[in-house]
Order: sequence, then structure tokens, then C-alpha cells
Amino acid sequence: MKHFVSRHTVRETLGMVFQRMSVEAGVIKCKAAVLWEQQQPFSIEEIEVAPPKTKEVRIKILATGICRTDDHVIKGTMVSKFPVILGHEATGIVESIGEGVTTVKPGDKVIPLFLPQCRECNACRNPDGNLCIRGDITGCGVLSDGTTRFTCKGKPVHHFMNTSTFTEYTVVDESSVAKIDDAAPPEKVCLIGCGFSTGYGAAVKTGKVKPGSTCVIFGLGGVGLSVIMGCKSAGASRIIGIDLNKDKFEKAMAVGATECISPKDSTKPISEVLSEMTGNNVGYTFEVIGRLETMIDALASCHMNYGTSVVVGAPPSAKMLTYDPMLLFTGRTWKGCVFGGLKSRDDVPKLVTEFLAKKFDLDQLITHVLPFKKISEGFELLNSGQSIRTVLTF
Ligand code: CND
Ligand code: ZN
Repeated sequence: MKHFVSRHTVRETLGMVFQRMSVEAGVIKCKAAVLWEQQQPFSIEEIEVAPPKTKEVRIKILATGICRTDDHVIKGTMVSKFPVILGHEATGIVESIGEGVTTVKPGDKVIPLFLPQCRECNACRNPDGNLCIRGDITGCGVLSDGTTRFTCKGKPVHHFMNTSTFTEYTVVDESSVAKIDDAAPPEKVCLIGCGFSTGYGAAVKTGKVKPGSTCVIFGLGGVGLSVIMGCKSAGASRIIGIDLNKDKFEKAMAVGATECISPKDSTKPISEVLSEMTGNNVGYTFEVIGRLETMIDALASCHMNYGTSVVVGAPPSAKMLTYDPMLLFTGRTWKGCVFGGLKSRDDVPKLVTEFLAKKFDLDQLITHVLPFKKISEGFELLNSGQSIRTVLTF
């Protein structure tokens, strides 16, 4: 009997040691959509996610939206290192935290932030700035210590824009995560992680749209529709949506556009069409596509003297613009913004609270909800012009 007890105790003790080791090692094996190379389909792989290092947070993803920016990497119009885990518009739960993390704890509902807010750099300290120095807009694909937390088949896999949400678990810097209200529905508020905030902020914060003004939005995808919602909430009296795909018009009208046109409907330049439609009174234009030609069209379409044009669409990498400087000489303002000019850690929780208070509706933007493993179907829906936002759930 004594012998049995002691053997049992040894086994128990060993079990406890192994358990402690696995907690200390802390590597999580889970599924992720890995993009091994550009122009290739996603491959759902088992990956290892290392534990969060100092000032890092490991997050279990609950829902993630598909944004055109992810597709820019697949197509090669946005620079990235490969292999990579894309995705930057999500909701999750904090699984564990690294040393020194004070602003979130395990169990918190959070939104990962593709634009961090360190609260220390010049952009963070300036009331008008938001492009935190810790952001990865050049596509390094690593966390702040220069390494990645993802491994697949023995190879390191890169991060994407500090977030990487097409995975069951991710690791982000503490400056790239915002705690949100626990009551927020994950499959909806994930859009506050990119599409909604980018568009809405571009109108209210960057464009500073004035009540009674006329606004024109080039591109009626998830971000463009969110610009419309921002223009409407700022009190614009005329909101004109522009898209080549007329199927987008119905949704645009439903979220606040007063009329919609296709550039194909006239042989005249779109700036002339808009000038005629409005009696030469377009106050604000927004380019929400990511094409050089439409950036110039949008600039030329706002009033030559007091108009403001905002570049929201992600510019194709390594491409240059040539334009007539007279467009600016006469007084137009030309701006751009990342994440709608918003300060991510401050503004994301506020927008979630406003959503819960029904100040705006995200349902209009979500056309499809699919299980995570159907990610490729989600991208097909985007590329065939059928979806606004597809949300993947885990
Ligand atoms: P999505 O592709 O859903 O929408 C673009 C819309 O533009 C579609 O409805 C197209 O039919 C339409 N379109 C395409 N070409 C033309 C054209 N020549 N003339 C008129 N309409 C056209 O994209 P999204 O809404 O997800 O994103 C829009 C852009 O915003 C995209 O470039 C994305 O990368 C960028 C973006 C920027 C930021 C930021 O922080 N600035 C954040 N997220 C996305
Ligand atoms: Zn995005």
C-alpha cells in the first residue's frame, strides 16, 4: 500500500511538473491562415504562437473582418514580408500578458490596433497627430524586438501591421490593443478596428466636414460607406457616392448618400460632372479606392478655392503621382489619413461605447458572416464586388 501511494505521488508530482512546464513554456498550437507568397491562396495551417514577451499581449481572436488592405498584400500592391499572417480588423479576448503590461489583463475583451498609440512619441503627444512611431506602415512584419511570435513548419511567420488577426491566437504590443466594453458584440465591433473608424474619422476628424456642405465619396466599399456615415453625422446636406459598381448604390443610399453616380455614365471628366451637378460647390471629396487616377479626380473635384480632398485609399507601393500644381495653387487642401486620423487607444473604446448607445449602425456594413476556415470564400466575395464586409468567426 505504502509502495502504491508513493508511486502514485511520484506520478502526480511529475504531472504537476509537466503542467507547470507547459504553462511556463506557454506555446499555443492553433490554426491560422498563412500566406506563404503573394498571389497565392491562403493555407490553413497549424502554427505555434509564442508567449507574449515584455509589454506584449496574447489575444484569442473571436471575429475578424476582411478589408481591402489585406487583399493589397495578396495582390502585391502593398509591401509585406512572407510568409505572413494577414488580418487587422478584429475583436478578441486577452489570453495572457507579458511582463510590465498594465492596461489590459487576461479575460478582457479587446480590439487589436493596426495603428498603435504609445502615448510617448511626438505624433501621440500632439493633439492633431495619430501616426504613432511604433506603427508598421512600411511592412517590417516583426514585433518591437525585431522577431516574430509565429512559427509554422519550423519557419518564422511574419506579423502584419502589428495585428495579424487571421489566426486563432495572435501576439501584439501593449500599445496596439484597446480594452473595450465587455457587452460589445465581437462580430460587429471588429469593424471599429479598421473599416468603420477609418472612414468615419476621415470625415469628422481629418476632413472636418461642416454642416450644410456637399461631400463626394469615391469608392463605396466598407470604408467608403463609413465615410458617408461620418459626413452624415457631421451634418452634410448633400452626399454623392461614386462607384463603377452600381450594385453598391443601394447600400450607399441606405447609410446616408443623397445620390450616387458612376463615372461611366458620362464622357465628361468626373470633376466637370460634379461641378455641374452641384453648381460648383463641392466642399469635400474622399478617395476611398486606392488608385492614383481617382486620387487626382477627387482632388480636382473639390472646389478650386475652399475645397478639401482626403486620401483614404491605400496608395499602391512604389507608384508616383504627377499632377498640375495649379490644382493646389488656387487654394484646395489635400490631405490623407491613416485610421481616420483617430488616436487608436483613446478613440476605439469610445466608438464602441457610442455603438452600444446606437449612435451608428454597423449592420449595414456587414453583408456576410462566415466561419474562419472559409476565409478564401470571403476574399472571393470581396473581389467579385458582392460583399461590403465579410466577418469571419472562430
Ligand atoms: P473595397 O474594395 O471594398 O471598396 C472599394 C470600392 O471602390 C469598390 O466598391 C469598387 O467597386 C470601387 N472602385 C474600384 N475602382 C473604382 C474606380 N476606378 N472608380 C470608382 N469606384 C471604383 O475596399 P475598402 O472599402 O475595404 O477599402 C477602400 C480603400 O481604403 C482600400 O484602398 C483600402 O486599402 C483602404 C484603407 C485605408 C485605411 C487607412 O487607414 N487609410 C484603412 N483601411 C483601408
Ligand atoms: Zn483595413
